[in-house]
Parts: sequence; C-alpha cells; structure tokens
Amino acid sequence: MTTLRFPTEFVWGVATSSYQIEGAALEDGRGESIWDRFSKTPGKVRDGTNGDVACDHYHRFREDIALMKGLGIRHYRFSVAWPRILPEGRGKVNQAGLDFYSRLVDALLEAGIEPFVTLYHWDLPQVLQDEGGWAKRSTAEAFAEYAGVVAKSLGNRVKKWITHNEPWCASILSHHLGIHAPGLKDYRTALAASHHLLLSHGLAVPLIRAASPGAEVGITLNLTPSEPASPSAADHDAARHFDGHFNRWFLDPLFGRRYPVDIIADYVAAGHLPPEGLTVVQPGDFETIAVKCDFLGINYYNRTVLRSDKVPEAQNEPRQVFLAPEKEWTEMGWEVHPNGLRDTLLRVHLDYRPRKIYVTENGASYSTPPGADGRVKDEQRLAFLREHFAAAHRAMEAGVPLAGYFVWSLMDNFEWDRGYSQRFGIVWVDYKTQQRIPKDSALWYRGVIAENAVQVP
Ligand code: PNW
Repeated sequence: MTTLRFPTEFVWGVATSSYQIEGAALEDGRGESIWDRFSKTPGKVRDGTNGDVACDHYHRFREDIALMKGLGIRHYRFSVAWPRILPEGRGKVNQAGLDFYSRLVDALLEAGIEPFVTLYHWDLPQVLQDEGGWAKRSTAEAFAEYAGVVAKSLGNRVKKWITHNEPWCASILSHHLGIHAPGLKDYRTALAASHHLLLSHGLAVPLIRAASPGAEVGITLNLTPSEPASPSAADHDAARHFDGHFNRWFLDPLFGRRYPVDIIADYVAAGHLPPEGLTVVQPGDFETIAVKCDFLGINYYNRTVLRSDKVPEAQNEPRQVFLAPEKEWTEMGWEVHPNGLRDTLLRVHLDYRPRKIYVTENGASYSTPPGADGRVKDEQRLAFLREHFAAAHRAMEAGVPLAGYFVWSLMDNFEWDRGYSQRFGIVWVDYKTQQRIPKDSALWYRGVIAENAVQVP
C-alpha cells in the first residue's frame, strides 16, 4: 500500500446539475426548458423518462445536505436552472426561483459546505430556443442578464462561480449530433452555438465579479485525450482533427487565441462552414471571450482513440471508435483510462497555463443494486475513483496547479438521453421511494476526505 497525500487546502467535492436532480419541473413559476421539451418528445430519451420528478431534490435538499454533511463533504457543485429565475429567458424575474437557491445556499453554508455554482448546465428556457437559441447572438446577451441576476442575489454568499458546463455538449452534441436538447442536426448551427456560448461566458464574467466581490470565476470544459489508433499518417490526422474539434476549439479562444485554423479549414472543406469561415464572429468577440479567469474546470471521463475511416463526428454516436478490448468499460460504453486524466491535466497546464484547475467532474456509471443487506457494493466505482485520484496526484507531482476534485455525482440521477438507466451516484437513489443509500464508494470517499489522502495498492 502506498499513501498519496494531497495538499492541505485541496478541495474534495461532489457535483450535480439542476435538471438531473431537482424535479418540481412545474412548480413555483419555473418556465419550460429545452430539456422538458426534448425529453417529452417521443424517441429522444432511451427509456422514455424525463426530469419532472428526478431525485425530488427541490423538496428534499435539506435531507441531501445532511447526507453530504454525514459523508464529510465540504464542497458541492450544483447548477441553477435558468427557467426558474427568468421563465421567459430575460426580463421578469421569478422571485420564488431565486428564493429556492438562496435557501439552498444558506443551508449549505450552515452545514459547512461551500457552494460552487454553475450557471448553465443545459436547461435553456424554451422561449429562447423558440427565438433560435444559442445559434442567436441575443441568447448570449440574455445569458449575461441572467448571470447578473443570479450573482446579485447569491453573490454575497457564493464565492465560486462556473459560467458554463461543457460547451462542446451544449453546441456540438446537441445541435449537430442531435443527441441532446434541442436535438438539431446542423453543423453550422452547432458552430454558431459554440461561439455564442463562449461569448456569453465572456460577457457574464465581469458582471459576476461586480456582484460577487472576491469570487473565483471560471468555466468548465469536457476534455479528452485524442489518440491515433495506429501510427499511420491518416490516423494521426484523424486524431488531430478530433482534438481540434473537441478540445482546442474551446480552449484556444478562452486562452487568447483564435479558433484553430486547421479546424476552420477542415470545416470549410467538409461544407460545415462557408468559405468565409465562422461568420458569426464580430470584432471584439475574441477579446471578450478571453477574459481572465481564476480557474479552468475540467470534466474528464475517458480518452478517444481515432481511426481515419471512422471520424466520430460523422456518426450518430460520437465515440464508438475505441479499439481497446482488453480494457474495462463502464455501462456508458466508456473506456476506463485513468492515465488520460493525468495526460489531459498536463497538456492543459503546459499548452494553456490556467492559473488554477479544478476537476469539476469525474465518475463512472455502474448500476450495482443494493444487496439483501441493503449495502451497495460498488467495487468497480470505488476502484475507478481511486485510480483517477492517483492519476490526478501524478499530474500534481508533475506541476499541474490542481486545486480540487468533484466526483460526478453525489447521487444517481437523470442521465440525459439515457434516462434513469445509468447510475453515476456515490449515493443510490430508489426512484419509487426516493430513499438514498450511500454506496460503498461514498463511505470510502468519506475516508479519503478525512485523511486527505488516497491509499493505492
Ligand atoms: C457530462 N459525450 O455529460 C455532464 O456534465 C453531466 O451532466 C453528465 O451526467 C455526465 O457527464 C455523465 O455523462 C456528458 O457524449 C454527456 O461525450 C455526454 C458526453 C460527455 C459528457
């Protein structure tokens, strides 16, 4: 056994998002979101479910906070549902929505848990989608308004802010691949959406800072190491393209560069962009997007191995090119590859030099049910987390300024297009009774937090 010690101030947390856990979709003046519309459209969610009830966290948040407290968790990343705050997307503020998050934040602080608030985890007000959604510049302006309203309400108590969760998912997965809401399949729309998401981040950061003095503000990207399946030049080119489209497309503008020219050229050649390129970019946009942030959030789940004959974006499923049959796979069909976390952290540190990094999500889907004794022996998840914590530790030894790590997720929840079939929680949720059972991984995580160290074999 080796003991890997973490720095004294290291942040250990858990993460969730509004649509995935809250339920109460029609209560207290909440407006419709694109995920309400999408999940209720037949054929979009595999098991035909939606987030109307989910984990009923809206009514059970005090119990969930007590659960976290019992597990020794002192940092919690959650998201605010835009349609609870501005049911019409902009304009009239729904005070009942602000009050809910205000009570949540007070209860967290009371329990000694620091809130990390994500402003956009994909539940866009449907009325804004009806106007064109993220493909329209006006949605970026509406987001800035929304961010200002939330920051004014919570900014005296919330000191950690994340503007967006995974803009790749909010643009490409949802507007080109059609897998997430709003379920469109148009590359130009997806690329316009990606630009407006980034722009909205840049517009929101100064407003958050103004309303929340001394706060740390950042953005979360989902990143993946992109590796060629063979040494062939063609496979290398596929890996270059995937890396550019998935990672660099978002990292480059956030860190003061333009969109990667090789990817613009690929898109023009494929007919995804006109010869003039990304025409939605206006003068000053890159300066707005590159606003200095206090940290970068990284969500890491797996690596991507590319073959030239199967570039993922040309398929409906984005990631079915993995050729590592000897490896373990989670129930999402994602390869278990802990060293990819170290690789990703190191690459971002060396290529972009963010001041600070948080792993804002990492976790695994295994559906291990409770046994006759009521215990959930999720050994695979426990091993997954242990190996990924060790990989993060290796990255820190190599100089990465990693400040914290949030496990996805606190509890089983609505896993988007997969419905309730995938369970990422370290806490089991019985969706009939809403009973919560901390899994073995949660009990183990309590020990990691208490010791601020991970024991590895
Ligand atoms: C992330 N992909 O989603 C989200 O931030 C969470 O809300 C989600 O529950 C978690 O990861 C697990 O899926 C992703 O297809 C969904 O590449 C899909 C992809 C990536 C991230």
